[in-house]
Amino acid sequence: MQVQVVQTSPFEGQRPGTSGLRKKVRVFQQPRYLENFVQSTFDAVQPPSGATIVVGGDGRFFNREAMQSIIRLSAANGIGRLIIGRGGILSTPAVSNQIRTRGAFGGFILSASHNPAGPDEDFGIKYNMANGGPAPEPVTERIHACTMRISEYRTTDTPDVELDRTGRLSVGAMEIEIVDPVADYAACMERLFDFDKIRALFQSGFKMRFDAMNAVTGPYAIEILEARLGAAEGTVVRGIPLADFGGAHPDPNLVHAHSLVEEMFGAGAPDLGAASDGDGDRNMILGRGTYVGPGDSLAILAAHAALVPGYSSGLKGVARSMVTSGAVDRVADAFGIEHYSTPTGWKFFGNLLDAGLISLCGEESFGTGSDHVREKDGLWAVLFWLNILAASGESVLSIQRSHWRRFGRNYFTRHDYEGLSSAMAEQIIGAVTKQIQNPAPDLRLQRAFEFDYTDPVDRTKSSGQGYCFHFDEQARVVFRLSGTGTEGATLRAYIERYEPPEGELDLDPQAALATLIHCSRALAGMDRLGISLPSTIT
Ligand code: VG1
Ligand code: CO
Repeated sequence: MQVQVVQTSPFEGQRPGTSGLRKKVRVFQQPRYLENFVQSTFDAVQPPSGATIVVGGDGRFFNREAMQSIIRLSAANGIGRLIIGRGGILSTPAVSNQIRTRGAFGGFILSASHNPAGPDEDFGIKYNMANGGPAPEPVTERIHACTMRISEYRTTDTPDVELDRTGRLSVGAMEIEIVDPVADYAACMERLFDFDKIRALFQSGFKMRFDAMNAVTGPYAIEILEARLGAAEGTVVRGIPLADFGGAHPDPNLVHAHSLVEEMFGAGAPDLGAASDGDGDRNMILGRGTYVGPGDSLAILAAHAALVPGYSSGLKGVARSMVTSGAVDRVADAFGIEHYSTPTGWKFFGNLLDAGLISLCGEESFGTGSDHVREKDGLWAVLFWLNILAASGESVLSIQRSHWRRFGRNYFTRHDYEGLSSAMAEQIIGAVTKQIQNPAPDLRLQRAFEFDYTDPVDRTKSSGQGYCFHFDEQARVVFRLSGTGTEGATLRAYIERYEPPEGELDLDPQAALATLIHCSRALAGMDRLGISLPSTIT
């Protein structure tokens, strides 16, 4: 069955380079809107007849409707087999794992990640490739181009498929396999980490709290932490995925996971605290009375990789997004391995991982991952920490402190100015660009430039990936506009300063960075534009 499409591209208002669509649910509910994206994706990636495609989502509002529509379009587009998580559920890293282990041609992930869910909130869809990773820019540009010239889509006239029971069924000639969303992922984790050691740690009385934020990681964390590793029942809180995430904002950071933060800094705090986001690819790590910033977390995982079975033979190299603190670079230098710095977004790590250039990578936005899949992986990072704690017998705080004493500390903070009008965002970018072209002498800048990236593997160029201001080798401010918001513009200011091992290592980052924070506002002309304090500080 063919249906005429007469509408503008669903990408309208979004940068063509972004990995997928992220919009308000009401936008997705428009007739033919989602279908336009799905058909355009098939047109752009041309799955061979009989191909296998994985489909999973974080369970948010509109997940099931979108799933049914993808099933119909897949059947009409000659897909041979769909692998779907039971209830339409698969975390983002679990989709990546399914694509890889089942040799699928690609997959759809239904999620708007850490953005809130519900009828008035956000929905999203993105396409991942056969390596399990987000489509790279040339492919997303092709998808975008197809959405502009599409005139019809192919679908079937079949009833909804029952998603809540594992098993096999079919729609026309297409087979559907409804799989347990957790089993294969948990098996992957068992291969990487020393489950016996972690089990012994929990048996010795070690306590942890995992906040799944009413989102997709709940079933994964309950099965792996409580059922397989023996953590006390109730270790996982907010463990049932809800269609509106219980009204919460499932972004694991100091602001949105505040109840976890309070518990970890309060009396009788457990030994380890962790949280994950809507689709399970982010993580936040806390110890008793301490918080581990994502840049430090990546560096600490790299420094202790020898303790973890899946990584004990050594790291090939490491990567971070450019805006992430340089803490991991220092570990790489000490180990004599390569370190890379990429534009923001996981897709840039894919080529490095595929080419075997790196084993670990991460972003300051609470994303950490490795070559086991091609997405960041929240629970994986938590298990990595558990493995380190179990193998070393140390606390989170002592690991963090000795890391700083050995490598020094990269003080880091991100200041987000959310909900700006596009006119305001333009003015800020105008001010910042002017400073790059003609820096004010009183700021004593060493170097000001826009970050351009050439992929070391396929030489693809990505320009304009951030406005960088280096005050000296050890201090910098970087600005970029968010590409994932659905309301107004968000400016992110990334502020960092290195303190050597013999310096002051225990300061509060906001205090340690006060001068640079001031400079960041001056560079962007914030006071002149009447922009008050940032809306989120992490
Ligand atoms: C944000 C983060 C970025 C991350 C992206 C997707 O993008 O800053 O590091 O890769 O979200 O993460 P932006 O353009 O808003 O800064 V997820 O967990 O939403 O897939
Ligand atoms: Co996410």
